[in-house]
Amino acid sequence: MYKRVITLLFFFIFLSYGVFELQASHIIYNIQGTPSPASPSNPYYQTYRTSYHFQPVGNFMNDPSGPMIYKGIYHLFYQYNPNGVTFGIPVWGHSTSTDLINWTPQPIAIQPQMISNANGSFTGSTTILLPQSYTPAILFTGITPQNEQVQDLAFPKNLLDPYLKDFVLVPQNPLMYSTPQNQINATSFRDPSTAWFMPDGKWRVIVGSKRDRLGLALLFRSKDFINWEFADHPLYSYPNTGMWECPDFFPVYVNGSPMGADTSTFGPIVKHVLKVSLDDNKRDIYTIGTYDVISDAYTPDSGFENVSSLRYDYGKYYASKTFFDDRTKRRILLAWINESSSLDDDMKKGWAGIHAVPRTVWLDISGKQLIQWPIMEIESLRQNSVMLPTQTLKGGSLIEIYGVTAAQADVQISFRIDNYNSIENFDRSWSDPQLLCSRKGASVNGGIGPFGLLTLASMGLDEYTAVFFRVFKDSNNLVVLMCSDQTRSSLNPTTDKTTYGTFVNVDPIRDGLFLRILIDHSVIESFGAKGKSVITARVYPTLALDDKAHLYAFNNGTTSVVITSSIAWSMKKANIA
Ligand code: DQQ
Repeated sequence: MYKRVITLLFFFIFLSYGVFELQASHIIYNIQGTPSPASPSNPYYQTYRTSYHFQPVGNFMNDPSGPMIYKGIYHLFYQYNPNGVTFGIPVWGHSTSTDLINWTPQPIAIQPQMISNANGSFTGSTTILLPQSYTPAILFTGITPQNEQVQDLAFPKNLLDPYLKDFVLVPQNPLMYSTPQNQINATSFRDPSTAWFMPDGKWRVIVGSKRDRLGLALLFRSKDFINWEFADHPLYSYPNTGMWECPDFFPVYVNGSPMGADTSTFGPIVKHVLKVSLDDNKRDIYTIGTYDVISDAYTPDSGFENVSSLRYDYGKYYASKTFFDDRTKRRILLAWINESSSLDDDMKKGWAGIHAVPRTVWLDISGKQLIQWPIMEIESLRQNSVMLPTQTLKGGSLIEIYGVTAAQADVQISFRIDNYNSIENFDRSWSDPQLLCSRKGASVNGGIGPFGLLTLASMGLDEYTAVFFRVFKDSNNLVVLMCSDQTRSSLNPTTDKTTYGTFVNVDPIRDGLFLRILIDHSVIESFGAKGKSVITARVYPTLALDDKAHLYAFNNGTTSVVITSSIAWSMKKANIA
């Protein structure tokens, strides 16, 4: 018997932590080379290590850089400080894979090699130079001895080696840099995108920048990938958004198909997505619009001009980058998930920073947002599924889902709401869903919801992370709120327990409310409404560790909801050394 129902009259007692303050969600300590005990024999090393999220063996990792597939092998590069658990002088770590899940480490790909990257090799992207040649070209930001940001180019040394173990920087570096004529801000000029090829025979690339508070995607053109001319206008810019990091620009098919398009695809069959990572608030935001080949400019669709509305992920998820997988015809999204632990704890662990499970990304049929879904290869780690039969989850009740390794799991659950009589009215002043989730956390009883899952829960519920929905009524419309509430995630007082939230564009009457959660020891990636809204959180339970972790479905609303289907898998450990 894997299922037991516990109805708790005073459910609110264990969910009874009230409103709390939002905290800064990203902390980067700019201390170079903080020494760290990055050794698996260190007793703290293993506690929060993930089992199927990419992370190097130790020390500090941040942005995915230059992902690609070459000769059937996936390549992941990452910003890496091999000497400590904080940001240092980044080099490009490198791992390869045949399935984007199991990874083999390769030698460091790019490290200080010439003046133009003497002080570090920041983020960049790979372009396969087709149609000209099947050669991967890496454009990245080099840091000069004067700490100026310039754009450099590297090529693999041996194109016959599918593992690309060696790279060489071209002697012409730097290829793009600040001059008195172009007036580029030399300390805010970084992270070249994948380039795209245009009918005029020239490549285009964008580089993140800012002028005062104006966020900029600077545009460059080149015939030969070596000589780059600075366009007289940015691809796009937006006032008062500060520095744009890691810009990504790619086409998506308009027909709602999950198929991805090569970066150089144009015409009415596609819309274009411009993603930028906002240094100000560490959010990855995107807009959907049209790329005009003649004017060489991007215009967001009406309503998407303001680069602050749509996010890939409403939790901790930054410096993301996509690439086109021409083998499976998918566009794949990768990102850095920073720690939420203190510097002291990171030093104890000897590592900091993981990557999200790769996601396939495509345009929703509505054209109004992207859909994201964990790549299907992750399903190869599933084992020992357990299912809950269709059943009613009464207000104030809790069901344990037994038989799954709750600290390392993939869980799916669907809810149906049959009774809307007690629905609460939506107050239009509630414009910030994150704030609303922090005011109406898992402990706050509502009309419909909160209901969802308690993940990484300890036996007595001293610790858990609640991921849930609430439904409100706004005139004749239903408003669905999705929250990830970390308030009770750990008894360790020093971890960041910010609650995250977003509104979900879904009709619960027609579609029900679907939730999928990837749980992996210290990370919880939650996909609402089949990938319409995603929230990722880092958590560090002190009790709900390994086989002491439990998983529950809960309903802390007044109204009963129906669990229409639920399946949970224990996850095997991926090979990531
Ligand atoms: N991280 C890189 C920069 C980028 C930032 C340095 C984003 O290139 O702007 O490691 O996290």
